[in-house]
Amino acid sequence: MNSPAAGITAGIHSAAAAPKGQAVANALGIPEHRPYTVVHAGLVDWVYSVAAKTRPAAIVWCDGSAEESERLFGQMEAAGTLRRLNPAKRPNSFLALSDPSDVARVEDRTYVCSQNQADAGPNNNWIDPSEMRGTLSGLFEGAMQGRTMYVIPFSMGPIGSSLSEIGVELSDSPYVVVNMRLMTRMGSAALAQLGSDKPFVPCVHTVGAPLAAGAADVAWPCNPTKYIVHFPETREIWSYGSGYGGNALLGKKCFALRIASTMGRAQAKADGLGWLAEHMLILGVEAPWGKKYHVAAAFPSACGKTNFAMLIPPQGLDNGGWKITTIGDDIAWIRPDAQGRLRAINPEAGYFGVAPGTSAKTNPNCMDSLHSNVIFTNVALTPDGDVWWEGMSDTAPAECTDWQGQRWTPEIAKETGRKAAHPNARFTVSATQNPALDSAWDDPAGVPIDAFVFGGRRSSVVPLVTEARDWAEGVYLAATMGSETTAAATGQQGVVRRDPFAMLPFCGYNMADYFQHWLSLGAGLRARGAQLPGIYCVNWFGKDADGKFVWPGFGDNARVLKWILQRLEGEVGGQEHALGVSPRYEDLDWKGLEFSREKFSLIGAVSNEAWASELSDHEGFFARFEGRLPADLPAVRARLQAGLKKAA
Ligand code: SAT
Ligand code: MN
Repeated sequence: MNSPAAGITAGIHSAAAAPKGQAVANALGIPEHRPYTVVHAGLVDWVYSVAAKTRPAAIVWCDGSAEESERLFGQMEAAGTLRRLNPAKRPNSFLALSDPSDVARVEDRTYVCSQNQADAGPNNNWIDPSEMRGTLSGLFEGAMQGRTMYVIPFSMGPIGSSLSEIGVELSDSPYVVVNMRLMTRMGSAALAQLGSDKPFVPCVHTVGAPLAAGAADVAWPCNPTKYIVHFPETREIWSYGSGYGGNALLGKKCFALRIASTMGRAQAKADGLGWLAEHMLILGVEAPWGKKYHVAAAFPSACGKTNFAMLIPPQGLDNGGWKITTIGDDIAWIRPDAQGRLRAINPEAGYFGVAPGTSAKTNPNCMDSLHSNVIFTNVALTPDGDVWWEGMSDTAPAECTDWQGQRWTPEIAKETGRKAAHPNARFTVSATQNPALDSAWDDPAGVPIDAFVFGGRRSSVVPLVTEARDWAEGVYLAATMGSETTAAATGQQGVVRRDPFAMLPFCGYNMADYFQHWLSLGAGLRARGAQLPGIYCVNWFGKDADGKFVWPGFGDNARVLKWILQRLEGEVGGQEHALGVSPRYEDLDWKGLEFSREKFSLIGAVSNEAWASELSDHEGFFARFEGRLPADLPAVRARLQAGLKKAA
């Protein structure tokens, strides 16, 4: 495979160098460069159709090489889009500062335009597809004028894996190209997978800022009008107006979650099972008893998935006998193999992680990954040309330049509350730089999943960990997951919203049908005699009366993992309650951690009263799916309610 990081090693040779390869003459009269021969006529036709509409100044096909990436970094440096960090501190790394209006996913501007509104469901914004095509047609008209349109072929998943899918993004943002190179298997190898006629997911992206001839560009072009649009039936993605993260790197949430979730469900019609595209990290766990496990865990954006995926278990736990390795930190594609075992791949090849709060204490593996070859977005710049963000170190630098390019000092912060880094500031880095990378991260066969973990950010109500007694109860707990909102999406923060499976903003179809897909997959696998993964719900975010987090989190989450894996082996006890089974104080391994029974009682227990109101809140949430909700879910709810009454 074309290792995504391997290349960004040498310095920039020539900032203005032209791309390598042949100049191609096309009927549009637009200068075009291809570093390779393209044999897929359908792809070429589509590229030209988009170029005819958006009228870019040039078309450049990307090969994913180091030279290409260096050339683009050089161009962006010269244009002021990126700033090269001090090579002595952070070699081959760059800082981008976005427009202050373009800092996160825009969920209210994200659409799933299926033929029928009911297929998109109450969880998606919907506009009639023909009306949306009309709107987009107007917006994309001439939208790339004065800019280069990059053709970016990419593989979601290991090159050549039967679990992988190919996409091609057309984008007028060189920032998108260099990010896609780190985040996906991008370039010639991906293109080769298409042969002359294989299908691909077409992704069109423009920042929506055409440049008049001779006009000066801005550092971060974007448009106040934004549309992130999916057509699930034709598997197309059209993104207008934003250059940031999931709005613009279309392989990530748009393809690998929204479109892929519809693909996985459609497949169920063909083979009776289908597959799952999930907002999950995947980790490997080597237990001291010599067995290796794989766990997939779903948490909403900015709830610590990257930290969990790179966790270092505490030395005190079985004398350092635990080892955790990363397969993925954000997205999992999960399919049953011939034996009915669920196997997962990480469709991505890099991490687009939240910087603030990341430190040598909270995630040492991550900090190690960030030594070089990183693209930082919206973090602060120190006077010596390095980066800083809130939580990176105990003491802030005496002075730096904040994410909006303004002078920032701790005193100014105290007075004004201004942050040095935007709370959704990000790093983009290749997975290959992660010291805890699992040896099977790129295995085309994926890894077998032993347990699913679902977690949200809840200051109360949800206990540290609960084991579901069966698949349907697990699906119920995941379907009713709530989380306090974060800065990963624009909008009010800190309010509890139901975020089923952490997929609310990412499920490309009606969430009620998604619940059914999970239920049917479990039932189908059981009918085939397969062993299903265990399902667990966790909450690291419980707070005490003073509003302080009770659970230490980070490395100590390994203690919860240990309990989960021991449960799978039938080797540890727990207390059954109305919702499932949770550990008693004595069921967790506390070696090396001082954590009192009293503290544990604050986060370990289920309050029957709180859960009675939680369950009636679920009813209100389910009401949104009137008519389509699988009957199993209200049935489980009635069972849990009855259990609560009995316990009271
Ligand atoms: O902006 S992204 O969608 O890529 C990150 C996230 O919200 O998890
Ligand atoms: Mn995410």
